[in-house]
Amino acid sequence: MKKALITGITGQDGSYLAELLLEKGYKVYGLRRRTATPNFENIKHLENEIEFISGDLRDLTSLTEAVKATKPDEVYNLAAQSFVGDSWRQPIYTSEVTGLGVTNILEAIRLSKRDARFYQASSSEMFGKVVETPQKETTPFYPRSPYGVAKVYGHWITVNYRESYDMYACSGILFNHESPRRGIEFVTRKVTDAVTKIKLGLQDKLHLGNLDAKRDWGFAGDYVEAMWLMLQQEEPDDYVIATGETHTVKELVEIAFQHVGLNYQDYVVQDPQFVRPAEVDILLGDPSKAKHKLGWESKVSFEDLVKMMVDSDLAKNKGQ
Ligand code: NAP
Ligand code: G4F
Repeated sequence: MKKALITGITGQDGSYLAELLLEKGYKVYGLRRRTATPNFENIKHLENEIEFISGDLRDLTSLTEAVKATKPDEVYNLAAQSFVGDSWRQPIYTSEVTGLGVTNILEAIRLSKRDARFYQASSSEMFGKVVETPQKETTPFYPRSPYGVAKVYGHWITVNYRESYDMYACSGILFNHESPRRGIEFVTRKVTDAVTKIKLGLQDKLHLGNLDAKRDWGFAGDYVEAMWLMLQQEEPDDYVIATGETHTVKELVEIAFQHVGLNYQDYVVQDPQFVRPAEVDILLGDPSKAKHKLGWESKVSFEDLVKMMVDSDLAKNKGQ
């Protein structure tokens, strides 16, 4: 039986990846940091199938112990301070977790189980102020936030460990991917939650920042399959994972409100507090390498993704 260690198990991607690996017959270990109250919402349904290991990405001792105890065949490093907006408010913390944390987990593997295959959750935020469109594996990075800068560090240290120690280490450059399990502060979920609360008479207005930003949004359930595929190849490599389509925040808002029979112009307020110090204006990925080499393609359309999230939040906010 193959064994996988997932960091970030309680997050959106950790929960979908754990489902996928359990379906494939893996023994799944999840690295979980201590919290005062449980934050199990995304993995409650898997609680008895995953073995949890206590640890923090900033604490090399805990990571080394986790790798020693589990002897994983595959390690998926999904843990991060992943909210771009907060990375300006907590730049040092973000660097420590999202950047240096990658070296900690790579060191734990190098010292304790060097043949474990490693996946690093890199991000399209590394392209930032994009120098070409669409963005592909060879597009130079120009990060625009402390989060983006930390991810560039995590990306290159992964490449460096592959080249220095001959480790099987891959970096997936994933574009935005969403789901009903998305954190509430990200724009998709903020919108779908608010739309349904407005529909139910529980909220009056929706305050947003830049409506013109463009993102390449896909479904998280599709994207975790690409992570797994990257670790099943003969040689480790880096891949862009994206839909190949881009949409504005305004389009997202229009579809979400329309789906419950409302006009967004009656409810959306532009609010400077949600405008970022530096913006990533457009992200549009070219997933052709992933299609050609991994046989991977995004399946859920943008419109269906938004509707799926609205339907889920409607049920949640009705208390169902
Ligand atoms: P998420 O929902 O924010 O989950 C992040 C996970 O990291 C949570 O389980 C969190 O645990 C854990 N974590 C945070 N700090 C930690 C620490 N110091 N030690 C150990 N665990 C820690 O993120 P996601 O959307 O699933 O994304 C997964 C990964 O992909 C992240 O690295 C993200 O940066 C990257 N990524 C995401 C996207 C996207 O569109 N979703 C795109 C590209 C890359 P708690 O529950 O305890 O907070
Ligand atoms: O949903 P967002 O916060 O996601 P963002 O910044 O693109 O980052 C996400 O995707 C990255 C991959 O490219 C991941 F690496 C990262 O971990 C995270 O998952 O914001 C999307 C866009 C931005 O342009 C933002 O300025 O929406 C715009 N926006 C407009 N109003 C807003 C809001 N974003 C948020 N969160 N809240 C608003 O009120």
